[in-house]
Amino acid sequence: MKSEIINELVNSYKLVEPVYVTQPTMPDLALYNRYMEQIWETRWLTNDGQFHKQFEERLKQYLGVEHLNLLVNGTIALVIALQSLRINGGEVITTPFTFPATPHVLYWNNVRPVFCDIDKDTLNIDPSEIEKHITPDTKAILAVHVYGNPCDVEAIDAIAQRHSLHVIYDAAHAFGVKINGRSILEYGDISALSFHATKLFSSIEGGALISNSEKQQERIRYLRNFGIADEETVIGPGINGKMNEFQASFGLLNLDIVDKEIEDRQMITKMYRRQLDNIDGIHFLNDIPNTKHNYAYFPVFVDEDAYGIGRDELYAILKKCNINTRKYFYPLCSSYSCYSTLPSATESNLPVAHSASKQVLCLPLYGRLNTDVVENICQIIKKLHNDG
Ligand code: T4K
Repeated sequence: MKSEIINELVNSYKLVEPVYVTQPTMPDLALYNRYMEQIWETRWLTNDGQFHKQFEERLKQYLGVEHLNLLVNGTIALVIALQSLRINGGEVITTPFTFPATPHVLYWNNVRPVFCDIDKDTLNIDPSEIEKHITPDTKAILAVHVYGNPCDVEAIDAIAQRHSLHVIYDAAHAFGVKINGRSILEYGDISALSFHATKLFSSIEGGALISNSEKQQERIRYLRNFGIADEETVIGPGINGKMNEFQASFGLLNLDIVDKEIEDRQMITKMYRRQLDNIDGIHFLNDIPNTKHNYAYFPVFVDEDAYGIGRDELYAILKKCNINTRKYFYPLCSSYSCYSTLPSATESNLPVAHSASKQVLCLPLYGRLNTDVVENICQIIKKLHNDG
């Protein structure tokens, strides 16, 4: 695109203050301070404290799940999920269209990731591609509900049953998502949540595992605390995966405002969809029937031929306007040097993932995002198409 057109656009639409892809949701400081006072009084900072206990119970109720363990972050949650299912070798089939944590936890558990292509409509692992990757070494399927959009859980569970495989869901993006009134976290053997600062629901850093039995929940409890059963008994090689009281109290307070956050994000999502509808070469995901969405991200997909400029140019122009978008998830995990030599990492094995990864751009989305800013972003995207 001609530099004069870009300069003119930047002059007209540049924001005074930078806007980022997200901003943490934070509880009222006065309320948080009250919790801090209690922590100072009791001097109980971590290791199963009172806020930790309350947070675990409240989360179970909110999410509508029975077996939940809090963890220090979403990555350690996934590491422990694999350990709790005794998956520490062989192969696990997963998606390349995700955050690095997903394949890295496999590597840390001595498991070889096998990358499977994704579905073009949901961007989640494509069930029709899974079976061709199953070998005698396959232990599990590690699927991701990308952007909070549910995987085809019925199809994945059917494949897992046919081949006696475990199913782990990386549900880092899927806080509060339901299908047909049932929590998405109840599918598979285990689901892992992330409560990182950049997530829809946050406890600064944090995470949780949702499992499907009392026994599994108990095992995770030991694993997150070095395998300690009592002062003189260590029943296995656990790790330190414990959430502290500062995180737990932050999470507890955020739980009171998460519904409002989802509502605000839904409103902004609707605004984006309305404004960006019918622009040649700009596509986005729509709501799925019978699904309670959480509006965690707003990815758009830029088709360079139809739109006139490519995703990278749009990213750069928005950045000049002080609008910081993110290419979640580019590059694909299969392209990282640590995984690119795997047989499953070839572009020919992952055509849909490669295409999505080259086109995707996540636009700013968080409850406090000013609607004038959303309007501004949409105007830029429209003008770039019309003037290009
Ligand atoms: N599985 C999946 C599918 C995941 O997406 C993730 C994490 C995990 C597993 C692992 O869960 P955790 O172990 O993290 O609990 C961010 C997050 O750090 C990461 O948690 C998240 N996925 C990923 C999708 O996004 P970055 O590298 O993009 O973060 P960063 O620091 O660039 O933050 C993005 C923007 O957010 C910044 O430009 C500004 C804003 N920001 C960020 C922070 C940390 C703030 O305004 N305030 C803040 O405190 O990974």
